[in-house]
Order: sequence, then C-alpha cells, then structure tokens
Amino acid sequence: MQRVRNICVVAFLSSLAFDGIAQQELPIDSHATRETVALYHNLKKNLSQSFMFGHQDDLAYGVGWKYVAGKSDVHEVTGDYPAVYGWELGRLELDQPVNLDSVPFDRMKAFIREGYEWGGIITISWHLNNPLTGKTAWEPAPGTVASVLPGGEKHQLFKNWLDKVAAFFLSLKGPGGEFIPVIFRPFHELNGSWFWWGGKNCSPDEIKQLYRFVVSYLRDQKNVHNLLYAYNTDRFKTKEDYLERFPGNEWVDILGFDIYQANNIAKNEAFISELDQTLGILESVAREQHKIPALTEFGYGGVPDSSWWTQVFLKAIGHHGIAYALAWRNAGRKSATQFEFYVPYPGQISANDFVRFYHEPRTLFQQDITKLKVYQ
Ligand code: BMA
Repeated sequence: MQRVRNICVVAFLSSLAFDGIAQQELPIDSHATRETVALYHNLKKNLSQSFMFGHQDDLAYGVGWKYVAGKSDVHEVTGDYPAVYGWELGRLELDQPVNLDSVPFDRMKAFIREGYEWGGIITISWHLNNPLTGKTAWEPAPGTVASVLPGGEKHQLFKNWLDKVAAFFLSLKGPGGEFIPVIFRPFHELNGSWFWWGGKNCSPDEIKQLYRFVVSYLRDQKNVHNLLYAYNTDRFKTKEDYLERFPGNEWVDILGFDIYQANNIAKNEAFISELDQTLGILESVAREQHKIPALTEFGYGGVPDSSWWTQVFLKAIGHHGIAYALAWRNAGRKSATQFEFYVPYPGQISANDFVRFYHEPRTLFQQDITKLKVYQ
C-alpha cells in the first residue's frame, strides 16, 4: 500500500523521475517473469547482512562419486546443501547430450528443478566452443568475436547456437509450470585472454556489442524472460579495469568477478588483501550502477589450508555486502596426476573449518534460503 501511495506522488511530480527510480529496482528485462523479478529484489535485499554460498555441479558429482541421488560434498560435510547451484552449458551448442564436464543435459535439468524446488538459486555459465575455428572456448583466435557479430561470417551459426540456449532456458519449468529464473553469466572472465571472447582477442567495443546482441536476441527475439544477466570479469585492479568491457547499465543485472587463490599458503595474506580490495571496488560500482554485486566464481584448488574458510576467505569477505559466492566444481580425479576440488569432502583437511564457516551467521546455505522464499 505504501508503495502505491509513493508511486502516485512521484508520478504526479514527474513521470520521468518515476521511470528512473522504478528502473533501478527492476531487472533489465521489462518482461521478466514474476519469479525473476522477485529473485532480483530478494538478491538486492540485506546485501550487508549475509551472503549465499554456492557450488558448481554440486548435485551431480563430487570427490570419488558421481550421480548418487541426494548426494553432495557440501551436504556430506555440513548436513545442508548450498544456497546457489552453478551449472554449465558448454557443448549444448553442438547438440551433444552431455556438457564438457560430462554432465548429461537431461540430468542437469532435473537437478536445476530440484534446487529450485528447495528454494535455491540457479546460475549458469557457458564455455561455448570457438565458432570460427571449431575448437574449444580456450582456443582464442583473433577475429572470432567480430565473426559472430551481425554481418560476420559466423553470425548465423552463432544465432543457431543461441537458439539452443534459448530452448534450454525455456524448458526449465517449476511445479506450477512457471519458468525457473536463472542468473546467466555469458562471456565470463572477459578481461582475461584465455577465452576467445576475452582480453587481447577482441576490442572492448566488440565484446560490448556481442554482450548486447546476446541479451537482445534471447530477450527480444526468443522471448526468454527468466534470466538475470551477470557481467563477469576475472580479477582486476581498478574501477576503470573493471568497467573497460562493461556493456552498459541497461544490459546487466548483476556485477561479478572470478578469483582463485594460487596453491601457496604463504600467499594467504596477499589473497585476503586482494580479495578485500577488489570486493570494495565491486561494491562501489554496484552502488553507483544500482546493480547486485556477487563473487561469481572463487576457489583455492585442493583447499590445502585447514583453516582457509574462516581465517582467509571469510576474513577477505569481511564487512563486504555481496549477494552470493560460488565455489568451483569438485571434479575429483581428472587424470592420473590431476585432482580438482574447491569444497571439502568428509575427512578433507579443511572440512572442520568448513563446518565452522557453515555455522557463521553471515553464510547462507539451503536451509536459510528456503526460509527467505526468494521467488515470492
Ligand atoms: C575449468 C575446469 C575444467 C572445466 C571448465 C568448465 O575451470 O574445472 O575442468 O572443464 O572449468 O567447467
């Protein structure tokens, strides 16, 4: 009721001013579904009180197991599931039934529905192949971004790929037939040079054009209205660095960056100070742009420090107000010599500290966020 009265007064004073105020409180998609708008509002609320813990591929596999109903390394250690679930679309564009990390897309959809029904939040990345060379996302070939923009030789192919992504998003439905909201973070780590859409492999103007094209194609051509869009760099030093490739306020809902600690405990202090400073810049840009700040990916591979969660990660997060932080995937054994995980499993050296981290009032997991009802 209060809101109705305010709207009348503001509309009376100036309809232009009202537009300005209202837009700050809505996602960039003016046709976003009710649940998507509710998620946006709820992510914006209480930013300074707490943050949600997320994990990539949490329900699909962990260290030493794959596809066990109800299993999750986070759950094995804490007795609770994450609040945010990360999933990955790489190879959907090639019509393959499994993604680049061997997760079948039909199972992924079921996990997404499960997490949503528990009240959890879904975020999706896309390590799409290089459309110009046909190789992986990590095969930068200068000219690739230009080739997929309107007028480019791979533009039509890229649109075909986006059609598949649109169909995937539109296939995600909750129990009442409503679309499941997703935080989509296309072209993540776009200031690094390891992906074809990143850093030196294209100009800032080209990636901005590409980002805008993807948003307008999915939203305005394919009628996908269950997405919040995340602008997602890798680590950065200054506000200018962060915004160098920013497509503009009207194209982005969430501002994030990815950061990993190098495998060296001696560098704990350096990591705390870097993460603390970078989060400070992120928060101030988010305030200026009226967007939602988030740590879109983080991790310390193999977590070799027994008190990393409370003595390093939580210290760096400190007083910062971010909506969520997504730990990367527990791939487990990748080859005879490679082992990848970012969240402890039972018996892992940081498991007890992860339980302490779980009990910190500032960290939100599944049971906390179910109560928050973020889709209402
Ligand atoms: C990387 C690693 C890879 C994986 C890729 C995409 O950081 O985890 O093993 O294929 O992300 O999910």
